[in-house]
Amino acid sequence: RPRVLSGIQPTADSFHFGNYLGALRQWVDLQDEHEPFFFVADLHAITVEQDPKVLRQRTRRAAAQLLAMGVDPERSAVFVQSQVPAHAQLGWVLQCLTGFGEARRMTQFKDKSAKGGEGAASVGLFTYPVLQAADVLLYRPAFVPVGEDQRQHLELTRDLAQRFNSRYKKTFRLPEPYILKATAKILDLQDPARKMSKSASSPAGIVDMLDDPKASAKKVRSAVTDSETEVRFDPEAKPGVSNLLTIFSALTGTGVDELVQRYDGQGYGALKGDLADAVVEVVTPFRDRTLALLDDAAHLDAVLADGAARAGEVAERTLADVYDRVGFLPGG
Ligand code: AQP
Repeated sequence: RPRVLSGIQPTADSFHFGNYLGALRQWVDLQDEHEPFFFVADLHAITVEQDPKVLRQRTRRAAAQLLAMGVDPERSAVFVQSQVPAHAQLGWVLQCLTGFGEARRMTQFKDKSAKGGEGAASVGLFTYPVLQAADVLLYRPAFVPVGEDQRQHLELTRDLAQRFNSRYKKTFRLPEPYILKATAKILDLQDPARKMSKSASSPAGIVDMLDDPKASAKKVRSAVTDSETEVRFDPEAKPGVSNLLTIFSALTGTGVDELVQRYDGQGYGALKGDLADAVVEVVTPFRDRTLALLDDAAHLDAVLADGAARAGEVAERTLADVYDRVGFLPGG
């Protein structure tokens, strides 16, 4: 079975619908036919300052949400990045293969460092796409399920893999991004010109999976649309309505065309009301399952320890090849 790998940062109390529809749902679906490795990216989280106590809580919350969503630890290695030291170790080797200018071209760094100015950003934030390349390459996966915002980082990953393979010896597999077009970019409900994002969206623009379901329904009903009344899928001219149709279609499995027909002549209110109900139906049991998992921290930690052991075995083997090929002494 081909391997898949992906990660998510524990930098909020809850995942949001962008994370869920853009990436996490695909994680669950890919489990059947692949050998999956899914991790909570705590090393990435500390590229910006974190309160240690909050980070620890959010790491467990992230893991609980993955399981509540349907990631099955029997079939998938679910682990925390810092518990597999090979990530940081390969990260260093790859940093030494990355050009400074190449790292500088990563647009996420530009976006994320824009606020406080480049001088205030950490070097870790600058090199984070290289650590991400290590995260991926260690497992030699065929696919990496992510949202559109990660495409550029995946390209860097492939470039670094190719560079290492040609400088030393074929070691890494070149992974393909697995990006579902329909849900690759879920938009902010209040500002549909931008993606839904935990750091940039206003509270009304982002729907968190662990929000009070009533509050989420209200956010959906208050989503920004446009001054027309016609329900039509047109991401350019009608990004707000199109975003609602995308979310609705993804949640219910009903095609966008069918939804457009269903709400023909009914205006936006009916669409928003029904979507709000669909959201409540998804998040209510999800929230209950997550909270139940969080009540049993010992079980959760055991699942993560088992995941780290399984992932570590694979990662260590790749790292040993890499260390050998770059010329490090054996048996360290
Ligand atoms: N709006 C989105 N639409 C589709 N996919 C998205 N992803 C994030 N936002 C959207 C995907 O979610 C996965 C987890 O990514 P992460 O851990 O790197 O979180 P993130 O990208 O940092 O999430 P945010 O909300 O976008 O955070 P900020 O605001 O800090 O940048 C990834 O696969 C990502 O593509």
